[in-house]
Amino acid sequence: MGGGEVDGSHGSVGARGDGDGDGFGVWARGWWWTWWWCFFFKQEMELSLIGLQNAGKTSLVNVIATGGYSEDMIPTVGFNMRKVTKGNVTIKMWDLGGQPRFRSMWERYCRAVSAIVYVVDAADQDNLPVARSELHDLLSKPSLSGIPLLVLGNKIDKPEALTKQALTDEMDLNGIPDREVCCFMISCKNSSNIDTVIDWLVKHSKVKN
Ligand SMILES: Nc1nc2c(ncn2[C@@H]2O[C@H](COP(=O)(O)OP(=O)(O)OP(=O)(O)O)[C@@H](O)[C@H]2O)c(=O)[nH]1
Ligand SMILES: [Mg+2]
Repeated sequence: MGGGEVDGSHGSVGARGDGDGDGFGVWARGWWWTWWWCFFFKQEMELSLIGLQNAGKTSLVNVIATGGYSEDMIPTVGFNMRKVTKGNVTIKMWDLGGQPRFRSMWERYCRAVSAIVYVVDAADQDNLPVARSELHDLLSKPSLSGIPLLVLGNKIDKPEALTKQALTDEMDLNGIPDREVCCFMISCKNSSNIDTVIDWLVKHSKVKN
């Protein structure tokens, strides 16, 4: 017991006796903890953005990545991949083409993701039945069971855009079983609710290992 006390006081005297060493030690420990925290608690997520052509998927990627918005968009041919870092979280986004000829590849790009983000043009009511059937067809694939779904009703800056309740009903979101389903109404044009989307994504990221 006595030995233990002696050892303890030695350590203590040594640390207090060397002023510069103490400062360096605190700095080094702080640096080490920061490095350890960033290394071990680095989060990442991979998601797929899908939805009919003209829904605003590429616009959403641009708003999340740079805050930039343009009316003058080129339809996505195939897919694009974009990585964005928000704080400690790196988000890898697969932005898929929404034209009919690209829809058969949606499932392949949704298999390994942390979340599926389905973008709907909430102001294009004529195309909602197709948007709904494409979504439900996709979710019926066994390979995608259980993957959380975020539905985004985009273009709420337009007066004819549906309300969240109407979109939920039209898309039959309450009829989707066995997975987390969330819906937000957004406008890429006005950056409305984009922070809410990013918060949701960050919460669904995983610790990198
Ligand atoms: N008013 C309005 N227009 C938007 C909004 N978001 C996107 N758009 C417009 O919608 C059009 C299509 O946008 P994109 O981002 O290319 O759509 P997409 O879903 O990527 O289309 P595909 O790549 O063909 O699947 C563009 O003219 C955008 O400027 C929005 O919030 N409000
Ligand atoms: Mg696109």
